[in-house]
Amino acid sequence: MERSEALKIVKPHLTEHRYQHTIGVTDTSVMLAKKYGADVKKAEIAAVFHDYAKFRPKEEMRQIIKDQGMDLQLLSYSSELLHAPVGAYLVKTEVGIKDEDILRAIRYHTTGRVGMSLLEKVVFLADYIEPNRAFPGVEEVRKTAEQSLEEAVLQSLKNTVQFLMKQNQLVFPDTIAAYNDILLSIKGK
Ligand code: DGI
Ligand code: FE
Ligand code: FE
Repeated sequence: MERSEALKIVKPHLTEHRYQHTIGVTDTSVMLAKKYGADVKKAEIAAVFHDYAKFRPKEEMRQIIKDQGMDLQLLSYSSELLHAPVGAYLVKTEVGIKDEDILRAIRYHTTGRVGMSLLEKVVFLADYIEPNRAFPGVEEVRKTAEQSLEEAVLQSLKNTVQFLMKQNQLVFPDTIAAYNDILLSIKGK
């Protein structure tokens, strides 16, 4: 699928702000994919659709999680997590994208997971550092991303975990596991 066709499909599902974010994630994903040797076309399509389900009603997302036999643990954590796995499902069923690499990049773009693929890391990091983002510490992660994909993903996971803990929020186990997994793989080098 071409980028312009993909953007046309996703646009009505997003606010203008979220659409601009999506374009930022897409440009950044393409840049990172080229730099680190991921599949550029897959990175582009995964990025365009990564927040496809962001504005679905929470109740609809909860129902899909239950009906599709997804991890029910998701229902006990922040509702912010639901749009990623539900997005992967809807992009498959509504848009017709069947490529499992792309679907996994969408499914894990919020939490991360153990054993993230190159493509998953690219989309995860692009979502964090795209030019419209203004988190504290994002500039440092952008700098790191010029040197090392792994170190940059690690830094963004660390920032998110610290942010959630400061807010007394739950941290989903996959996020902690992803942090440990990438730290271990960096140390092992
Ligand atoms: O959809 P976006 O806003 O572009 O970004 P995202 O899909 O990375 O969602 C991030 C939000 O999810 C952010 O506000 C933090 C929140 N969140 C809540 N619980 C968790 C979490 N993020 C992670 N990684 N892990 C959590 O347990
Ligand atoms: Fe998201
Ligand atoms: Fe996003």
